[in-house]
Amino acid sequence: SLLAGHAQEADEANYDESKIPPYTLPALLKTANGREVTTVQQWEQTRRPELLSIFTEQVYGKMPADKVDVSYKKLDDNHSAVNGSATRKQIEITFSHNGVERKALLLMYLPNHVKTKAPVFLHFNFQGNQTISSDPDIIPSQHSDRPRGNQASRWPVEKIIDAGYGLATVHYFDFFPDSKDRYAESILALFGYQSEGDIPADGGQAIAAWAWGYSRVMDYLETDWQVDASKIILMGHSRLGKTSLWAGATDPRFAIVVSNESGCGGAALSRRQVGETVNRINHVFPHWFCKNFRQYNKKEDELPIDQHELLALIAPRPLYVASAEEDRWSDPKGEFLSTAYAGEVYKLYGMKGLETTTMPAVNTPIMNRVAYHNRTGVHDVTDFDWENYIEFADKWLK
Ligand code: GTR
Repeated sequence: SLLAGHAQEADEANYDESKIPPYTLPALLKTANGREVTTVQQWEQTRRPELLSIFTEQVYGKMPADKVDVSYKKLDDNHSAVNGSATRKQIEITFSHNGVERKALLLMYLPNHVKTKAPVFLHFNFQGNQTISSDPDIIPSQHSDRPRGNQASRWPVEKIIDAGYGLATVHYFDFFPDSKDRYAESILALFGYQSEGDIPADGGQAIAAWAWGYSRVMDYLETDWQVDASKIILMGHSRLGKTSLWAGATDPRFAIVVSNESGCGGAALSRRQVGETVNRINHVFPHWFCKNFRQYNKKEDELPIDQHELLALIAPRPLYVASAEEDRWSDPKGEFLSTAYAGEVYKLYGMKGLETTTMPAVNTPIMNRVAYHNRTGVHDVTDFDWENYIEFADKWLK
């Protein structure tokens, strides 16, 4: 299946710390012309834009800037969902441009006990809206015939509602069906792209399309009277963790960014080459990153950036990166180190990063302005993960 990361573990993947080739990370706080960055102003005016454009052109790709027509249609607004504790809303979002139309179906649960606008976790789903809960009134997503409630273990809806948060989700296929043969069905078709061949070398592909989707859902959330759009916690798991980091970097409206086991091309340092590598990911998923990223296949040393610099683009907003001990394919240590190094930028703002380069014991979160945990278990989203994200959101938003 698409989600069976382990099945793709190449025989040659390295997990041995002693076999990591020696590497030097690009300096986060030095500009392209060699000037040290010592102030927030230098970071915001020079270094941050420099890094953002390298990630755009070399890693994730640009999205066309065209303004797309958008309309919202409320298909459902029910105040007695989740045993009366939540309001369920389903909104059909229609995008049209150049005579092409694409639709995304947004599912939301909002806490009835929160009388003001609610903070909301925005988290796309892998298998269709109907799979996040056994609620029989969820409208199935267009690209999925998976059974209701199939993924419910990853979506503790009651826990989220009880904690005073809303939940917003869309099946990620609505923006790009996750396959190298399905460009024509994706939102990239709005811009005239029908296949890989149409995309420029620095053009965005699936990850950029999903990140664009996260921003378009944010546009909607800004219009919803029950939502506090200044308190949106953007969360993604795995390939969608890569996406949440990229969306958080490109769209400053997201208040908090959470990366759950995002691995290669997400939170993990590429130069360590532990588990999944740049070469491997670009071969198995040629439709994810921009084509320019392929230049670095087996040449991680030539990357002008590394992933600690992506994490730093979230600053000064709260950032949570999480790993799982048995998810070695995502390189927990590489995720931890990049998170620790990103702290340099938080420090410029007078805020606390992880404040250590020693990995914490399993199931022991570090929770400053930057947070990290490595829980026991496999590649997944669990209650432990959610409980900590809720605690982190409480810490910074309440
Ligand atoms: C794997 C892939 C990872 C990660 C994962 C997932 O196949 O190698 O980069 O994205 O899928 O999304 O579950």
